[in-house]
Amino acid sequence: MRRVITYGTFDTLHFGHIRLLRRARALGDYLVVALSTDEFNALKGKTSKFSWEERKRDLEAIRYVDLVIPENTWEQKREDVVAHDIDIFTMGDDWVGKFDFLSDLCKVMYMPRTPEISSTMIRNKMQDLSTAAE
Ligand code: C2G
Repeated sequence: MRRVITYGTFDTLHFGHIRLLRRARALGDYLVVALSTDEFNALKGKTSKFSWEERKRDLEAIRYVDLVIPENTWEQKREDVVAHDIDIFTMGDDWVGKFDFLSDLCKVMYMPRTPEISSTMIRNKMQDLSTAAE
């Protein structure tokens, strides 16, 4: 049983996220997603449209996701890899190199980010549409 972990905010879920999750799951047999809490997002300088509970619920609806855990700090990754018996850590390649320090504990793989889609782009478009509709 090869166990994979990935991290993220996964706000305003879109096909870029789904493709990442599908590819991450395909690396093994079980996928853990560490989902950034609202408080951790504030540390990352990110706001999300949806709460942690809503984002967790949406992720759990995805067949590729086996377990969702909270991501509260930058420092928890080593502990998570050990606690969840992880074989492979993976992230989109916008993070390439940033988590190589985990490579003594597990395989570290970065996957191509899906171009031309982001939660920010979607939120901005939604804002434009609602402004235009006023
Ligand atoms: N992603 C992607 N293609 C996109 C958008 C996102 O492949 N068009 C990937 C990112 O590379 C990341 C994952 O989807 O691996 C989640 O993206 P975000 O929710 O933006 O996560 P981020 O804010 O980068 O948080 O400790 C790590 C951080 O929590 C990562």
